[in-house]
Amino acid sequence: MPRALITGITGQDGQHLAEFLHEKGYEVFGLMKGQNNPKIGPLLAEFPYIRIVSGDLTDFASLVAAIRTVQPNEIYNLGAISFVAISFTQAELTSNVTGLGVLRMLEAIRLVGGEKDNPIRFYQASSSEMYGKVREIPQTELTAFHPRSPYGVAKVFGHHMTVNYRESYGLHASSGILFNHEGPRRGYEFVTRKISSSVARIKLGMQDKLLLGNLAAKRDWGYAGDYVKAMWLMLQQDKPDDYVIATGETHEITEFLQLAFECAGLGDWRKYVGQDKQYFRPAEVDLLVGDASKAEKTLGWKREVDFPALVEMMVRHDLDLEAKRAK
Ligand code: NAP
Ligand code: G4F
Repeated sequence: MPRALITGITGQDGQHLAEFLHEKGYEVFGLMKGQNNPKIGPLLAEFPYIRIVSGDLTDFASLVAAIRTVQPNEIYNLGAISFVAISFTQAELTSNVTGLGVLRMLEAIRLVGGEKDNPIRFYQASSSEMYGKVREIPQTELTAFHPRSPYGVAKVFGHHMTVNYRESYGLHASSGILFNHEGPRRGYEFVTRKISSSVARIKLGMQDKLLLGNLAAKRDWGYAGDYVKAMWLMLQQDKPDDYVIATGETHEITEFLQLAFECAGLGDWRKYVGQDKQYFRPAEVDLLVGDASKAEKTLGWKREVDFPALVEMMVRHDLDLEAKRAK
C-alpha cells in the first residue's frame, strides 16, 4: 500500500486529494498544526481513513519527525497561507510558511531520504499568482514571473527552490503551477465561495447585500476535484518536471456573479452587489489564463468540469447547506 503525506490536509485541495488517493488505495497521512486544531474533528468525521501527524511548516524538526514516522512514498506540499489579501498584512508569516516552508520540507526530505530504490517523490503547490502582472497571454511553464503580492513572491521562492533541489540533488520534485480552482470545499474568504454562499443566503432571506472589491479581475477558474488528479499524475512520471494546470478560459468576476444569481433564480446581480474599499488590494493581478497543453500531452490530464457547471455546483451546494443550517 503506497503511503502519501499531505500538508494542508484541512484545506480545499488537501480534502480532495485525500479522497482521491484513498480511492487509489493509498494510506493517507495528513500533517496538522496546532495543539488542539478544531478542524481535526470535522475532518475525521468526513474522512475517517486519514491518519493525522503533528507538524508545522515553520518547524523543521517537526517535518523531519513526520517524515520519519510516516515513511511516505509521496509528499504533497499543499500547506500555505494561501489567501492573497491577508499576505499583504501578514507578509512575514506568509513568507515563512508559504516560502520557507517549502525549503524546510525539501531539506527534511534530503535528510531522511526514503527507501534507497524508491526515494520520496515531492509535489509543490505552485501558483498562477507567480505570473502576477502577466508578461504574456496565455501563461505557460516558460512565462516569466512578476508576482504582485507577498503570497506570490513566497510562491516564486518555493517554486525556484523545488527546481533547484531537483537539479542540485536529483530529488524527484515536481511543481504544479495551478490556476484558480474552486468547488464546494473552497474557503469562504475566496471570491467564488463568498459569492455562492451569499447568493444562497440572499435567496433564503438571510442576507440582503453582497459587498465585493475589484469586479474587473479575470481568472482561469477550474474545479478542484479535477486539479488534484494532475498533482498525482505528476508524481507518477519517471522524471520530475513543472506543469501548468488550467482550463485555458478566463472569466471576469461579473460573469461568475451573473451565472450564480441566475442559477438561484434571483435575476440581475446588480440589484444585490455593492463594492467596498476594504476588499481592494494594494496591487492586483488583472488577468490570468493558462496554457495546460504540456500537462495534457505528457500527463494525459484533462479538466472535466467547465465554468457554468462549476458555478452551478457551488451555488446548488450552498443552497442546500444554508437551508439545512437555517432549520
Ligand atoms: P487552503 O484551503 O487555504 O488550505 C491551506 C492549508 O494550509 C490548510 O490546511 C492550513 O491548515 C495549512 N497551513 C497553514 N499554515 C500552515 C503551517 N504553518 N503548517 C502546516 N500547514 C499549514 O488552500 P487550498 O486552496 O487547498 O490550496 C492548497 C495549496 O495550493 C496552497 O499551497 C495554495 O497556496 C496552493 N494553490 C491553490 C490554488 C487554488 O486556487 N486553490 C491555486 C494555486 C495554488 P489550517 O487549516 O490548520 O490552518
Ligand atoms: O478568490 P480570490 O481571493 O483568489 P486569488 O487572489 O486569485 O488567489 C487564489 O488563487 C491563486 C491562484 O491564482 C492561489 F494561488 C491562491 O492561493 C488563492 O487560492 O480573488 C480572486 C479575485 C481577485 O482579483 C480579487 O481582488 O477576486 C477579486 N475580488 C473582488 N472582490 C475579491 C473580492 N476577492 C475576495 N477574496 N473577496 C472579495 O470580496
